[in-house]
Amino acid sequence: MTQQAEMRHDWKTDEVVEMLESPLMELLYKAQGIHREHHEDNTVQLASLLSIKTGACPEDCKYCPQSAHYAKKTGLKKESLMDVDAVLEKAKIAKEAGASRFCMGAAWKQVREGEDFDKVIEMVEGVTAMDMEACVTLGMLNQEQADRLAKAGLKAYNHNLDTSPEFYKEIITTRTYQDRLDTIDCVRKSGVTVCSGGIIGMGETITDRARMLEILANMAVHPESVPINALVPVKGTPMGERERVDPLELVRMVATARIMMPKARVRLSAGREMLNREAQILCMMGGANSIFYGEKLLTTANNDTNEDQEMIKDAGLKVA
Ligand code: SAM
Ligand code: DTB
Ligand code: SF4
Repeated sequence: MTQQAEMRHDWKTDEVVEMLESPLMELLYKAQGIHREHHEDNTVQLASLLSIKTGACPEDCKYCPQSAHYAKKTGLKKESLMDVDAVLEKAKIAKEAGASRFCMGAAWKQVREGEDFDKVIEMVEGVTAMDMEACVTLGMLNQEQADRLAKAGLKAYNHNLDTSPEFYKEIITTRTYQDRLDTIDCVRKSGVTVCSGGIIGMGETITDRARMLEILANMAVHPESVPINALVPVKGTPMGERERVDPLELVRMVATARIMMPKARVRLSAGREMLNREAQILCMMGGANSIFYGEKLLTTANNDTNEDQEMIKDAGLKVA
């Protein structure tokens, strides 16, 4: 049977748990086999991130430094939406540094029609005109808004499930899991590609991790990109004192995502700065083929770009 025939949408929690817990070498071997079959180009995509609107978010996501609920303790300065020209200037710099995707994040609960959304549309058009893939993450949206973004040339919309539906309630109370699924549905219907993944290291169980992957992989169409974040504990957030997750847990999560969603770009996302290059390369062996590239994620530090370029070269990978 070819791997192609193994493209599945009927994963059961138990088998995913079993896979996450399987002997590491077996897991890596299987993931690498599937990876090679579907991604023989041996590339890694460099996605640059920019926070176009920082802080003062009304949601209460316990991991997030941008939530207004923890602003007094995090001391994060809130900023209004950046000007279109300033964003495009940053996109140009990212392109010159080697990024092929430019992701813009806004600390919004949801998209609202008006001047700010008009500006985001202009940003998407501008980035697309620069021959880069434009991606945005703006919170919830409806079908008309997704369609408008699609028309502007948007390549991908990032909206994470973050964790399992069961653990979700411990993390976020201001929007439901179903809200997230509905937003993803609108994105899918608009023709924009779906970027959806989650975070490990928030105190979830292996079953929670499995459930998240199960729901992503059982969607009628797999997300085209799957960001796997390791919690970056930010002081002042309810998760600020959590211990960093074991890098090997990240390797396991990436490898399992790769096996379940063979064609997706699995992105080694937040938390990469705590990994040495060997751990990052293990993630790539397990099927990670995209990273966030640039000095900053949204509000926290990211890896040094020269070191990233060197790591990619030493691993014999090509930039997509
Ligand atoms: N406000 C929008 C939303 O939540 O839909 C978009 C921006 S939000 C910062 C995007 C994603 O970043 C979250 O869904 C979460 O997975 C990730 N994230 C935020 N803070 C994080 C942290 N401290 N560590 C790891 N991942 C984080
Ligand atoms: C995603 O899954 N991770 C990125 C992106 N999508 C928008 C965000 C990571 C944020 C990490 C914390 C910060 O820098 O504020
Ligand atoms: Fe707001 Fe997004 Fe942060 Fe949640 S993750 S508080 S929605 S910016």
